[in-house]
Amino acid sequence: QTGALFISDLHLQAGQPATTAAFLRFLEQQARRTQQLYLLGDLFEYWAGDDDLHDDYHQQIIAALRTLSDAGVAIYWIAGNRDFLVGAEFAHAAGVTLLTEPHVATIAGQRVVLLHGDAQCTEDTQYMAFRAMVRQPAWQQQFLATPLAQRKAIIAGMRESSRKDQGNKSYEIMDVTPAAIAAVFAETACDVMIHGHTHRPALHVQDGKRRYVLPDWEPEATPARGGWIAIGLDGAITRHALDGTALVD
Ligand code: OKV
Ligand code: MN
Repeated sequence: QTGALFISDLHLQAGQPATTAAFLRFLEQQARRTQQLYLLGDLFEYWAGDDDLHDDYHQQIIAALRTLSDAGVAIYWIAGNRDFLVGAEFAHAAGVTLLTEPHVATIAGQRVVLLHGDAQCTEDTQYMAFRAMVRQPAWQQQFLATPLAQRKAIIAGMRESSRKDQGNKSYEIMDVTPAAIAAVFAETACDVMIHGHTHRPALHVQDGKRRYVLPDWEPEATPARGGWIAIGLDGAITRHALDGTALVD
């Protein structure tokens, strides 16, 4: 039994069966034995709106989350930069509670600040402007009012053009800005932070503050990528690889 588990950046999609299988296995095994599960963003490769709930692949993921939630595990959701359009209908169907970031949770008596991590990549000014736009309720309302097929086409177009723009470069080249991280520690008065997004799993210790970064999931890569962070009932924080082995920090 653990207090809480944290995952992010699975980028689930129907075309990635190995990642999907690893996620479903994680839900059936590790997540069954935790009190709380935190999904810290980019669970999905993209989410076009809650009217896409009925898609067979999405139904499979939702059913698996719902089963876990019905078994008594409290599941929490922080949006990523790919699935920020997840809304109340998804939350209700999957049995998850939507949180806004930064979220301060008290786990095993310890205050921990949780976020996805994209908002702290402040040097990517182009992305920050895009993010500010698409996170506006009015923008989302208007976008969600267009037909689902059209929204999917718009997202596919964005994906195609960013693929062309950046060639082989990864977005994850852009890391979080130290000043943006310091600001979150200061405004939340926390000594521990957990986030994802950057695909640079690590534990950073600075000025008595600990910042844990989650991995993305790619079980078929060599070496395989993926894993989770656990907070034990005793408050100990450990990082785990996909096969469950604990990393020594
Ligand atoms: C992924 C990043 C592009 C960084 C758009 C709704 C919207 C999803 C999306 C479109 C873009 C992901 C899914 C991509 C990551 C970038 C640029 C920088 C910093 C919508 C849902 F806007 F239409 F509502 N997106 N793509 N970046 O091309 O894969 O992470 S992406
Ligand atoms: Mn992300």
